[in-house]
Amino acid sequence: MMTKIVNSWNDFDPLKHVIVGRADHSCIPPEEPATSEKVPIDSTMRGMWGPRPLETVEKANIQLDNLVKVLTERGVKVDRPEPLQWNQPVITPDFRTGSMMTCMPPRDTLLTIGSEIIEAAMSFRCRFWEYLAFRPLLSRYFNEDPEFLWSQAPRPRLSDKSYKHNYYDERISLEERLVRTANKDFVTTEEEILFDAADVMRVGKDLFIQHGLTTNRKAMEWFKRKYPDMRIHAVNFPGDPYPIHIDATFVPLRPGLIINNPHRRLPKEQRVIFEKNGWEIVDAAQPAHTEPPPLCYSSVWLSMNCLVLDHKTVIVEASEVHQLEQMDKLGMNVIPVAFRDAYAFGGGLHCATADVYREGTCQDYFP
Ligand code: DAV
Repeated sequence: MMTKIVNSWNDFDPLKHVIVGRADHSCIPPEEPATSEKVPIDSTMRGMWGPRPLETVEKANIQLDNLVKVLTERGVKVDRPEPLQWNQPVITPDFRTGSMMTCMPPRDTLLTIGSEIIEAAMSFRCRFWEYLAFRPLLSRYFNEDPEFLWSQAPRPRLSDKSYKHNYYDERISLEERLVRTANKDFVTTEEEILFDAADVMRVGKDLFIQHGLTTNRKAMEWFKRKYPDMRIHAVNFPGDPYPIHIDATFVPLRPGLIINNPHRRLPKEQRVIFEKNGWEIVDAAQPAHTEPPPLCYSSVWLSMNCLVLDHKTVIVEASEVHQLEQMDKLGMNVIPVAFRDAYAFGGGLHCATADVYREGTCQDYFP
């Protein structure tokens, strides 16, 4: 039967259909030019790579399955990817790396804009083939939805030319990292188009794209040419020493309201477009935890990585008491869902999902 399956213009209109990741076969990838920085020198993960401990995979899958159950009970249709054996090397004419990573955070790989899903370029060598886990789903959407536009960003080569080498000197202090962020000096070069889907915040006609460790300026130029009728905004968050993905930094809850990580505030000159249009930018609540869980690449700010179901309803990680309370004060109905066991596999509730269908059309919120 031919029917409309794919439609989503933002992260807050009523969610009807979503993809939820799977942790199966996930690996800790070997170091490579784009990733070595995320492993602290004293971490037990340093120099360690290969399949993640099975009991951690099982615990993550229990929480992912529970998220599916919560969504299904609320009438949201859920699809799941088909994980590959991620412990295989990636070998191309331009590079070789010892293993792949995971397909747990679909938000990094798939970017839904209206009736289109773009397989993102990605910038990590270990994530080069990740989109293959979603191919069975996208293929089905293509067969069943006559309007579904299936596309892929130009595949990057990820040769040595795509990275600044020795960018992550181990002696670099936090202060120096912050200086680099402020100077927009990141590990990737402008050799080719590089972006992770999770660096793109979709708000109808406007795309706010974080320039950071996983997305470069050439990607912004590509988006401008691809969508001449949309407005593309480069955004930066100078307080973030590791700017990877926008969804633990700047998170819209409904039209007119965004929570912003208080350590990574949007600079004044970039706030203008929101303020001019009556949008409120509120500091997100403090995380409930002082450390991320073991073997996790992300920061404690996954506390604000929530999944909005509609303008009044949001799923927040169950132990994030301060974030739960703030959501309530902001007038949202909050559904707490335990999810910390999944964090190490690539992120929180927003990361772990990718939009297929939300009600609503492309609105101009910033005329
Ligand atoms: O704060 O570590 C995590 C974002 C994952 N998508 C952070 C960013």
